[in-house]
Amino acid sequence: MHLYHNPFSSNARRVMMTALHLGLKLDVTEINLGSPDDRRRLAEINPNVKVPVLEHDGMLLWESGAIMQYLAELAPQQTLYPEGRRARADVNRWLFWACQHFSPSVGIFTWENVWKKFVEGTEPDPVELARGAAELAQYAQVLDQHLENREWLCGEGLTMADFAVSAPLMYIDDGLVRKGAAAACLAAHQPGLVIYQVMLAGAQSAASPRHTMEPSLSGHP
Ligand SMILES: N[C@@H](CCC(=O)N[C@@H](CS)C(=O)NCC(=O)O)C(=O)O
Repeated sequence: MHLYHNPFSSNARRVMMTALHLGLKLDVTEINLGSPDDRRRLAEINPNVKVPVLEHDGMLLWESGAIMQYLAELAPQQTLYPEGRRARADVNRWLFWACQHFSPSVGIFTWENVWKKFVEGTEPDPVELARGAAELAQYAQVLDQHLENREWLCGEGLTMADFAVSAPLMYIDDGLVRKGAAAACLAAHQPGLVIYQVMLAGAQSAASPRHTMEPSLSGHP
């Protein structure tokens, strides 16, 4: 089973966290998103030209949420993707929410504060940061309210929903907490202490440990 990934990709990260937790062995190929050759190869396995992509038994699967669900199906006795229509609907709800709303709002800060200077050599745009602050405030509040009296996003234990939502916080030091608007936004809304803890646990255990940003980085998010 093979995963095409980039260690700086939060979408790949949530897949790796899932595989690690499930005890599934993944062979990994790092895609340098800044290399035209790697991008050409990536386009051959994913028409969106994005990581992650899973290759298993002749099947190519892209979209991190779909890959996480597929991995869970391969692991007997797993609890990350609980059985039952309602329980799965609840996990699916947060998976879609993570990909559709929460990750993109965090991604504005990651791009502006972390990636932009490496990819474009330019400084963060205050207008974009303000847009990010408004979006993140909206979604962080949803998370906060939901987690007010709960330890985990779904049910009574860790599910893949917690990995999906926490993965984009991998840059919390670099892109979010230390930098102005996002720091204020996060401080005001505290988007889930538990999510933060999951993120930290993931950072310690994920197959691709959290990297510090260096000029030598090999791709963009
Ligand atoms: N919806 C996709 C998003 C994948 C995605 O945006 N991947 C980023 C890395 S985090 C990427 O490969 N970007 C390369 C590019 O857009 O050029 C998923 O959940 O897998």
